[in-house]
Amino acid sequence: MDLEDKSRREVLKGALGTGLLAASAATVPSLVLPVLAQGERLVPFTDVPDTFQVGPVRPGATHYLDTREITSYFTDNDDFYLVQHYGQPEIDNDSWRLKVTGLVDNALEFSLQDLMGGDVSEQQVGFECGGNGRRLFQGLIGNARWRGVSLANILEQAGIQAGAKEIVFFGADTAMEEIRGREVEKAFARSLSVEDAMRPENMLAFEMNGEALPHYHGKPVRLLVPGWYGVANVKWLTQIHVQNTRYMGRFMGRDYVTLKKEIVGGEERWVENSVTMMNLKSSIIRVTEMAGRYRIQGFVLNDGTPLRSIEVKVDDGPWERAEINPRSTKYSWKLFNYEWTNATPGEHTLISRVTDINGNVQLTPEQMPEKVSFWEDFVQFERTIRI
Ligand SMILES: Nc1nc2c(c(=O)[nH]1)N[C@H]1C(S)=C(S)[C@@H](COP(=O)(O)O)O[C@H]1N2
Ligand SMILES: [Mo]
Repeated sequence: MDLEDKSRREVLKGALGTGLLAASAATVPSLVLPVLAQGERLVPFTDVPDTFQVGPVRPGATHYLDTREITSYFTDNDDFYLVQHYGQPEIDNDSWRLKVTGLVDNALEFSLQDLMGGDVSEQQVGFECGGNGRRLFQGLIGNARWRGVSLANILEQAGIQAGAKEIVFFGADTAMEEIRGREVEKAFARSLSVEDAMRPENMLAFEMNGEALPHYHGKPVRLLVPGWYGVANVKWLTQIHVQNTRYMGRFMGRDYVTLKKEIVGGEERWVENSVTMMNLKSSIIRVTEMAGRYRIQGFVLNDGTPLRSIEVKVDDGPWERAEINPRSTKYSWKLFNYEWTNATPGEHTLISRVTDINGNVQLTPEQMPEKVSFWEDFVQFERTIRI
């Protein structure tokens, strides 16, 4: 089953639960309503159907945020989105080992203690699923503080041999996959070129927001590739394998593969690409009102290239500068805020666009390449509200 099917089922299930939530809302509002300052209210988006509900985390299920409720810079571990394709394997910390194998001078094996005794560092990294988009109102996103050790350092200890081409990261989670009519057992895995793997920011993380990496997020250790879509961040990591061929497993070669029309040396062609670095993207997710003052908020995610500006446009008005949360770091998400001073009663369309320091502007729907797949939905995302 692919992510889209799963998510659609989630949405349906959520819709069925609506009555129950509404009934309890009267008595326990704090459980249902987002965190708001006193006197502040959420202005409803008219593009979000009343049936859209976000359920609690359930074992094995996809989980997404209600982006209208994002108020904190770091996402709680309990609410950080969840995507896993082969279930959530139980791993015992004491018997867990990470092997480094293949074209290396020294095959290595680490226990959790070994890794934690290394040179530990911390960084803020936000990411989204490559399948995130408008159908979940961008809910497959999160931002956290991670601690772990450098991947490059471990690969240097192992000593990558000449001729090595790719490094494959295997998770402990496996499933039977039918490939060409044959049932074969496959582990979740993703690969990086040697060059990409050696980027100094790549991390083997064992801590998330000050806590041991939670079971659902890949306990005890996951890979983090800052600036890349979530799929690169292999959870429940058990093996790192260096090889001299391209790794062509499902999540590199078949799923998380975008098919789009491109000009290739003057010829128009349909081209596949594996989902890698995050595209330049912003989205409005939340509008609040307090004492007649309106505030439009949203997020930006990209590959870590510094930003020049984020702008918001109301109806047919001019693009106006929004303010980026000054806490933002290179690979964190960037939350933005726009004070909408002259809001008038009625229906409005709101849109945001982000520009990086190289002058790249988030694409409009007209500028998006023709695509066959929902992967990499980074287009300017129009929202509608009623005041
Ligand atoms: N082992 C393993 N790692 C995985 C996956 C998986 O199915 N198995 N899913 C990937 C995908 S598609 C995403 S978007 C992120 C989600 O990470 P999170 O659940 O911690 O948010 O994990 C990635 N790592
Ligand atoms: Mo994903």
